Amino acid sequence: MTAPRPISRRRWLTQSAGAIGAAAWAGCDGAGSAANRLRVFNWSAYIADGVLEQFEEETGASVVYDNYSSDAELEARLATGGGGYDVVFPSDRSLPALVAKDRLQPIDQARLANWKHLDPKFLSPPFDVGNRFTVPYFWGTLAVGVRSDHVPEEAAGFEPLFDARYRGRITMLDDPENVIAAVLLHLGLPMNSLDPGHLAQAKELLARQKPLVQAYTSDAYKDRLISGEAWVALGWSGDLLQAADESEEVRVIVPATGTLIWIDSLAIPRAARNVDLAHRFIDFLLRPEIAVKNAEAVYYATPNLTARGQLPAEMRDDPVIFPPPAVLDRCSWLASRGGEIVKVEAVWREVRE
Ligand code: N2P
Repeated sequence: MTAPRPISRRRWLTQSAGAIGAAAWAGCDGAGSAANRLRVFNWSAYIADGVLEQFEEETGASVVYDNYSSDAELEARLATGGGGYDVVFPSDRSLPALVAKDRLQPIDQARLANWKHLDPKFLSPPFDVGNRFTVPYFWGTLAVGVRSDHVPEEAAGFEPLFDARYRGRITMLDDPENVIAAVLLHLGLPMNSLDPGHLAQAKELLARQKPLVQAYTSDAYKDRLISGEAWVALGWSGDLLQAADESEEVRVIVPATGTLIWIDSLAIPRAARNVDLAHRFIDFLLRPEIAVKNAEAVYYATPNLTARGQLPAEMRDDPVIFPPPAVLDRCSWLASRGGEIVKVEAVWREVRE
């Protein structure tokens, strides 16, 4: 399914989401007293400009803000207690292990007055029954961005990623589980398969694709699509839509065969230094007005029901942001494959070497 860029898509941002925020907030470490400092570790391009400033103004806190672009990066940071972050944004696939390893601490729902705005559909997920450790933030899909000035209209799935006509113009996420899921889906195989035959086929295709790939990146693909340096990118729905907002040439494909669906949550690390402020920040992000601002900036789907009702109609009805049930029915979540995940990682290592 392809969503043409809505004509009325507003330019909410003066720059790409998060760009100003990240620059303005980097290097603020040391500002304010420790009691008043909040350390946030978030995916890149995942919060609206001005939101951190507003939180600071309202609370008198100072925010230290850093970005990451893969679950692996967050997991590594939490494993070493590094950063002393107070709020992080793990995805569904990384949560079972983070909870099992005691990397997170319980969230006190009684301190979240805005909890009531969350859509019950997204509460008590299998990876955190009862929401002891997580609060849903945004969800989205694994999708393909193409430059329509180079890629014909017919493309409807993952196939442009493997098309030799786009040699040197293709970017892939730097993320073994997402990439191998996409490859398996493209091959018509179950995306969570650990079957050695399936993984061998995936490896073979990735090895054949490698000479076509410009870069394996989980954050630069947006800018490369906008500039035209890349023509085809495997990415996440919202980042691709941010690119489409900047360039009329960018088209976003949610593969009609079905794709990977994911949800990221707010969580408080076990080693957090300011649990009180972390709760205040999470509650602030749940405030409908703030959730709307973020949703309008990042183009991901908000699990905040009140906020969703306040989104501009063209966003609420955008089938890339909120895929219709017929498409969602064909989508799958990454399975938590425990120690078996080394089989997927081995494929990735051999391809990338
Ligand atoms: C934000 C990407 C988050 C999606 N740039 C991956 N969980």
